[in-house]
Amino acid sequence: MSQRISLTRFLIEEQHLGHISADLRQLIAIVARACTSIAITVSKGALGGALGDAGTGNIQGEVQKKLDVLSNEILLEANAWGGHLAACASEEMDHCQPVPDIYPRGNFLLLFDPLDGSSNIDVNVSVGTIFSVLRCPEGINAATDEHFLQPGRRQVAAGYCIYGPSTMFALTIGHGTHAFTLDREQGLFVLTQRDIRIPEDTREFAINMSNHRHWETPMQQYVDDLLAGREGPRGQDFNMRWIASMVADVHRILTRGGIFIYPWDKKDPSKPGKLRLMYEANPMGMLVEQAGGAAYNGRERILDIQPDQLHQRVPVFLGSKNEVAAAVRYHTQAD
Ligand code: AHM
Ligand code: MG
Repeated sequence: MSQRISLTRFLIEEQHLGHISADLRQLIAIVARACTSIAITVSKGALGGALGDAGTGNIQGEVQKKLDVLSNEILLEANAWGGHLAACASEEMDHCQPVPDIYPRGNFLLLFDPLDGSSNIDVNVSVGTIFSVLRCPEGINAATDEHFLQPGRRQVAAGYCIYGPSTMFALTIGHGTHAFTLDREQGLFVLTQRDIRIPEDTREFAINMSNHRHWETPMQQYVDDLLAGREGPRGQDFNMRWIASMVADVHRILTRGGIFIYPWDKKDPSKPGKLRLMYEANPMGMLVEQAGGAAYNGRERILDIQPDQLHQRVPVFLGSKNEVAAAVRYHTQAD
C-alpha cells in the first residue's frame, strides 16, 4: 500500500462517510490502544513476570492465567473513563461491570474475551483479544447482564487483535472487514488489508480431531468425508490446521480461506459447545460474514441466535461460505 493510512485516519474517514458516529469511533480507538498495551505485555513473555496461572478461576470453571487477568484489567481501565460506554462484560467476569459512577456513561455496551487461546501463552503461540460492541437499550442508565442479551446481528462493531509475529487488529463496523498492522516504533495501527474477501471454497479445515469420538453422527460423517480425500465422496484432498487459538485460526481463514469448527460434543452434554456466543462466536461471525464468509452453529446462522445468558456457549462453524454450507447440509439432512 503506497500511502499509509492509520487506524485513526481510517475511522475518521468512516465517520465522514456516515458509517460510524464520533462516539463509536472513539470507543474503537480506545479498545485498539488497550490492545497495544496488551501486545506489549504479552511480548515480554517470561521477562515481564506474567506467565503462568493466576491461581484463580473464572465463572466457567477455567483456570485463569496471569495474562488473562492482566488483559482484563487493561481493557476495563482503558474503557472506564471515555464516556462512550454504559458497561463492559468479559469472559473473565461473572457479571457485567457498569462504568463507575465517577465517570460519565455513554450508549454502548462492550464485550470482550481479553486473551483468547490463553492455553497457548506459556508456549509462545499466537493469542488474541476479541471484542464486540452493542448499543445499550434506550433509557437504561445502569446496565445489567440482561441488557447485553441481544442477537449478534445487532453488533455495531466487532474485531480482534492478534498477538503473533506481528500484532494485527481486525475490525468491522458493518462495512467490510479490514485489518491493521501495529507499527511498534510509531505506536499506531496501519491499514494493511482493506475489504478482506474470504474465498468461497476451500480445501483446509480446522478442528480438534481428538474429540472425534464425542461428536454427533453428522459431524463425524462430515469430517470422515473430508479425510477420505480424493477417493471419498468429496472427490478432493483436504489439509488440516488447528492452532487451538481461535483468533489465530480465524485470522488464517480471513487471510486464505478455510473452515473452522468447534462442534457440540458429548464430553459434557450440558454444554452446547466450548466457545462462547457473545464475545467469541458473535464478533468472529460478524467479521467473517462481512468478509463474504458464513458463520453457523451447525444448523442456524450464529448472528440470529437470541442469547439467554451472558456466558452461553455455542457450536461454531465458520469460514468459506460453500464449505460452511456443506457442513451444515450434513446436519440438516440428518435432522
Ligand atoms: P479460552 O477462551 O479459554 O482461551 O478458550 C477458547 C479457545 C479457542 O481459542 C480455541 O479455538 C479453543 O479454545 C481450543 O480448544 P481445545 O483446547 O479444546 O482445542
Ligand atoms: Mg476465549
